[in-house]
Amino acid sequence: MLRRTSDLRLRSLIEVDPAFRHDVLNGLAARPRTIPARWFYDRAGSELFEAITALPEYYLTRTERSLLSDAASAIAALTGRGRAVVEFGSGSSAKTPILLSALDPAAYVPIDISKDFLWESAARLSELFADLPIHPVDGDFTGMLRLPSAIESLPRLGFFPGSTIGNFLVPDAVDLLRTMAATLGSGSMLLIGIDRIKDESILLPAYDDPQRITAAFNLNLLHRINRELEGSAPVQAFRHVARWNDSEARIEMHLEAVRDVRFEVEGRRFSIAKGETIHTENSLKYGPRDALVLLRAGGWSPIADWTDPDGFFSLILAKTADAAPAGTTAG
Ligand code: SAH
Ligand code: AVI
Repeated sequence: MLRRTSDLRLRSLIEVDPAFRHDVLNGLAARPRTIPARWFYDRAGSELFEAITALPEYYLTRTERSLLSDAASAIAALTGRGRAVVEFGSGSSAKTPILLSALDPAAYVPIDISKDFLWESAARLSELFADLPIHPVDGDFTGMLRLPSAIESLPRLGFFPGSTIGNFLVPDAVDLLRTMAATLGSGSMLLIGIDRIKDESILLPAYDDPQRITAAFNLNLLHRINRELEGSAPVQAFRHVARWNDSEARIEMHLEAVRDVRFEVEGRRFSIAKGETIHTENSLKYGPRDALVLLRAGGWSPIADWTDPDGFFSLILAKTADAAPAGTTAG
């Protein structure tokens, strides 16, 4: 019989996502060292992200929530009732009740890779909307996901809030939007939240708050590597860095070594020199027209959009750009 410690180790080995292992080992060996932002979201990471959304400096969540409340009935008029709402990267689904109350949907499908968090959020939501069929999908939305058969015959509204699209470089964002269009199917609509370019004095504190919650969120990636991949990374030897990259219109988050460090991950050795960084996140910001061009490139035709008076954040409603009618020529 296995002893308890080896039992636990075995269980954690079984549960490790092979894609996480691959991205960490390759990302730490690459130059520049980069680990995709999706790996922030284990349970601790999802909880830390929730704490970020409540920070006064993190204007994104409250601005989007207020846009959603103001636009909810206009959105309902444009989408009609009775759609299946499919949310990509649903997290806590905290803003979703605003949409669901206005839309009177036929079903709700939250999709997230943070499995436990997804199921708990879905359970909370089902208490609020007792008659609404909820079908959580635990998976990676960058791939072609199979939507639950229960919504097969329903018209769909994709919901992609939070400016999570900003965590993808432009070519990847275009691919993702195209994948969403294919997943949702022709005749679908998409409501997407996109953060706007603004002054660095507002952007930087949103990603480097004085309470150091964003720092904890970034550093949790190292804790996750240590927990799940038998890592020995000295977390205290790294510091959170947020930078505005003006030419790429993005906030970058990095983990910077404050001294020379050596550590192992699943038996592979890594040396990182003082001052070197691991690039952990991009958060792209868009101008008003760029956002519309992005959606068009991704196979969506924008039909309405809402922006707050400060021009901080936009909500855009789009429909699938279906093939042109027969007999028309491109030109
Ligand atoms: N929609 C929420 C949460 C945004 S945080 C909001 O607006 O506040 C981003 C969410 O997307 C997290 O819950 C994370 O787990 C999820 N996520 C990130 N990459 C993902 C991927 N590739 N597939 C599925 N979910 C992903
Ligand atoms: C989920 N995503 C849109 C957040 C963002 O703003 O890029 C993640 C985040 N990173 C740091 N703070 C919040």
